[in-house]
Parts: sequence; structure tokens; C-alpha cells
Amino acid sequence: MISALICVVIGAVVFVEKEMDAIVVGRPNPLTGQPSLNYRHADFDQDGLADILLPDRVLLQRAGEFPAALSVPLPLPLDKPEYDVFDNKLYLRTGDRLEIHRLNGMTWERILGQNIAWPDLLPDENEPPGEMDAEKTHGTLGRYLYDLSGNGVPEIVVPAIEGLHVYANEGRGYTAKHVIDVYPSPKVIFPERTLVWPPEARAITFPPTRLRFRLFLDGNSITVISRSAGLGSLIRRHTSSWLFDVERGYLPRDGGLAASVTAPIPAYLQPCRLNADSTPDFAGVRTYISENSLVPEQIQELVLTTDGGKTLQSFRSKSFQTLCVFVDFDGDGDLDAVVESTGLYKGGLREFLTRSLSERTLPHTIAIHLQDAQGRFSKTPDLLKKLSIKLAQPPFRDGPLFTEYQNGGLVNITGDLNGDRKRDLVVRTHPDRLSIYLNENLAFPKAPSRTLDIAPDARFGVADVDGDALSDIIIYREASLEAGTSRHTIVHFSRRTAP
Ligand SMILES: [Ca+2]
Ligand SMILES: [Ca+2]
Ligand SMILES: [Ca+2]
Ligand SMILES: [Ca+2]
Repeated sequence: MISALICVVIGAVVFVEKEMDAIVVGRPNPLTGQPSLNYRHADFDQDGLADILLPDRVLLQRAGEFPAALSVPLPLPLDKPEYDVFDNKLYLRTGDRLEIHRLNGMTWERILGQNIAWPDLLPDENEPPGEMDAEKTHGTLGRYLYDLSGNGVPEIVVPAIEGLHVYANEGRGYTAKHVIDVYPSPKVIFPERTLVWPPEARAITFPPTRLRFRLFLDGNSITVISRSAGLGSLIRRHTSSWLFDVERGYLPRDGGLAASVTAPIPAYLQPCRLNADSTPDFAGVRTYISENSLVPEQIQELVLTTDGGKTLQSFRSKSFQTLCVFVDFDGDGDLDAVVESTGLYKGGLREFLTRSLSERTLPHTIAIHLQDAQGRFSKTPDLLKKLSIKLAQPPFRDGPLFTEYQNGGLVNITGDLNGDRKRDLVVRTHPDRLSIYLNENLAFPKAPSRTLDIAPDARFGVADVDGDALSDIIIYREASLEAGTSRHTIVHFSRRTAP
């Protein structure tokens, strides 16, 4: 790691650039704007500054720096552990064991070690990002600590085949509590066809069952969202919530059940939280090729409901896949809709051909629709930002930058670079330049607030790396090697003032 190479002051944000190859920032969740990360924050040495927990080590922070000498390898038993962190302590779970460590100077001090037989886990479709090596030499970061009782000592919750297993620490290590059966009933999937010939292929197949649902743990409550059988392309989503009753061994509390069913909604709408009220929200994005135009135009449609499917709102635009469709643009706590459109199809067929074959500059528009206190998104945009994005080659050549544009990788509005809770805009306006537009009074300035250089073969992401609540800009290059992928990463740390 090389520290503080360049420091430039322009506008209200300053960047300090550092090499940090270990940091991996993936695509954000399109419905929340939250980037997927290979790290977490905790203050392991309790000096008031966030340290970085990676799957193999902790990087301790000293005044915005992560000195190589303060990199502490994680305790690594023979079995690859799943790490979690609570109250600045490191928990590690292996096949049959649980340990808790705290950092004492530069060494880990074990404050608990016990054997536990864990249940068989439910398979999880969401894998953490950045895991490229087939042969892992380290553990993984997981989430299994939840303070259900609210007493500052976390419970361990493990989603297993037969239900949720809860383990509590009542002073002398963790013991198993109830297995909580809150899952919906599995659906039977009938085999699509059965072979009747040749005779040896004839067999009675036992239809597999399928269980698909989302489970949310939040404070002391648990919410399970499942779906009904389809009504064409429409489904109903069922939501059930319980509170844990700590006095009764963490069973769901009697009478604490809240259940709701949505009106029929499109099956691609996923549960999400667009505002803080208790009604579950659902939203989804689909892209399709428009059939009623001469040029085959790509359309992106965002559909959402904040009232359980009674009313659907939708925003349609000529657009390739965008990075993210919701961010809290104005910082009021409710997510707002981001609708981008490409200018590739502007005009008629002739303009489209000219633009595709010979022009390198693409017009691009970002529209923001704010959410009001009733959960409605404004029909007409509250903000329109027009951009010009210059590619290295005309779109027809299908170069890597155009591919990146079609994947939403050139426009990022998920970060807050100056810490005022309002989202700022980072756009790759040129093959070798990132343009940064700070959100000033819910508007973006005409000219960029500042720019950063980017190598033509590099990509970028936005996330808070040092845990100071200011988003940082991550510029990285990947190279495929025989032994996996090598990554070179430079983090541009945002600072309010020059160091
Ligand atoms: Ca610290
Ligand atoms: Ca908002
Ligand atoms: Ca901001
Ligand atoms: Ca930061």
C-alpha cells in the first residue's frame, strides 16, 4: 500500500488517493443503491476510527491511513470460518465450533471458545462478492449475529433446513434455544416430462419440492415474504411478521403475528424497503425491445408499489440496463426513483445510424422522481440532468466502453461524496475521465464540480471505504491470470478539507 500520493482541492470535496488492492466494490443492489462489498467496518482497536474487516485480515486505521504495518491477519483455524462482528469483537464459526476474539494491540485474544454442533444450512442464492479464487485460503464474512433481546449481547441465528435455529449467550457461552418454524410450506414442482421409452428409463420420480422466500431480521422482528402460485404473469406476495419472545426461549410471541397479502402484482417485483412505514414495498425492473419503432429500441421499465399492490407506479424510458433505480436523492430517508435514458435513439432512423456508425458522443439523461410522505413518486421529474458521454469508439464498433455503458457502468448516483446526505453524481464522461457533480440544493451544476483521471481499461465504483460516512471513489483494473484474477485498485478517499 502506498499512501497519500496526490491531493487536489476543488469545490467542496478533496480526494486523497491510495492503492488498496484488497478492496472489492461490486455493483450496487439496483433497488437500494447499496454497493456489494468484500469488507465490513468495526473499530477493533477502539480508537474511534473505523477499521476494515476483510475476509482474511483487519486493516487498522490511523487518521485516514491504513498503514501496511497495521494489517492484522484474522485467526484462522484449520476449518475455514465464517466471521461476523459485534461490538467490535470478532466472532468465528467453523463446522463445529464458535470462538470470540478481541484485538489486544496487534494480537487476537480469545475470550470464548466452545464446541457447537451447527445444523445444516439453507442454501443461499446470494454469494458475497469478490470471491474469485477456487481454492480459498481464508474464511468468509457472514451475518449471523442479531441482538434479539436488545441487551447488548447478540444471539446467533442460523437459517437451517427445518427452521431458524437460535442460540443465546446467557453468561457461559452459547446454548441452543428453540428451532423456530416460520417458513412457508414448500411447493411441489412437477417434472416437466417423463420418459416412457426405453423401458429402463421408466421410473417413478418423486417430485422435488421447492421453498423460495425472503427472510428479514430487523431488531427483534422477523419477516418472511413468500409468493403464491402464479395467475399468469401476476402473483400475490404473502408477508408474515413475528416478534421474538425472549422470555419464552425466543419463540415467536403469541399474538405478535402480522400478516398481509398483496393484490396481484407482476412476478418480477421484489420485496424492498422504499420508506420507513410498515407496509412492505415491492419494485422491479424489466428491459425489453420495443416492437413499435423502426429502430429496435431497448426500453427499461421500473414498476413499484408502496401500498401492497393496490396501485402500481411505473416509469418507462429508452434505456439500457442502469446501475440502480432507487437512491435517497434528497437525504430525507425515503428512496427516490432514478430514471435514465439514452440518447442513442434520438431522432429517426437516419440519426440513429449516423450516431451508431460514426459518432462517439452519446447524449444521456438522468431524471429524479422524489418520493413524498404518502409513498408516491412525482410523475414529472424533480430534476433532469443532461449529459454527454464520450466513448472511445462509435457504438457500432461495440467496444468495451459501450458494453460498460449498456451495463450501467458509466453512471453512478449512489454515493454521497461530501457527507450532506444528498446523492452526488459520478459519470465517466470520457474514456479517461470521471466527472463529479455535487448535489447542490437538489440540482447538479452544469460543469463538473471536479474530475478524476481514469485509465481507459479501468472501471470504477462508489462506496465508503474508510467508514467516515463520505463515499469514496474506487478505480480498479482487473487482469485474468491462470491462477485467477489479479486486481489493481486505487481508492480516492473523499475529504471535507485538506489533510
Ligand atoms: Ca479503529
Ligand atoms: Ca428521498
Ligand atoms: Ca452529497
Ligand atoms: Ca469515506
